[in-house]
Amino acid sequence: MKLRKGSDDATGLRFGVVVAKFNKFVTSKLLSSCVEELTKQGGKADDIEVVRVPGAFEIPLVARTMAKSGRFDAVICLGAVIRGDTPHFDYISAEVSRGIGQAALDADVPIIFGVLTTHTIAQAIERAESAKFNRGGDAARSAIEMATVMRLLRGEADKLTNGKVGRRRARRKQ
Ligand code: INI
Repeated sequence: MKLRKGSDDATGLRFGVVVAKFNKFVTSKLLSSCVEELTKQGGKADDIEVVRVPGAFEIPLVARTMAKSGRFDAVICLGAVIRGDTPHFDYISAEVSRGIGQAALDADVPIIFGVLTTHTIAQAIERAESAKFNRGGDAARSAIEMATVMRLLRGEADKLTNGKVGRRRARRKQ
């Protein structure tokens, strides 16, 4: 059995971060702990590009555009959707999760779901707090692991393809 896994080393990796301005008192905490974790693990501040969007609903399009640009090893989405008295929460949370999943498959680049969906403001705050659940830091770690595992798999896929092409060229020369 062969085991393939990513690492926790962000050295040389480039990250896009999409962060919602809605519920900024929560998303600013997610952003700071996410960036802190990326740099702690070896990422360079210059290799992290942050784009702000109005709310969680707008995250998928921007994440997809960034992921398709070819400039990032992973894109991290940060937002906070907090349940209110109307069904608005259900529409936004369903759309942002579906959209982020679809964007990753379309772009073929890891896109990390760091969007909180909570019943209360207190739940959102404690999940964003770096001393508590630290979901921003979690999103950063997931991005590093996914970026490194994809590099590993793609490197091996490239080697396989080059191997085949190499052998074909060698046969043609004979
Ligand atoms: N956006 C959020 O990020 N979180 C929320 O909790 C939220 N609520 O509850 O309304 C929210 N709404 C805005 C939405 O994401 C869009 O920005 C807006 O509808 C414009 O398209």
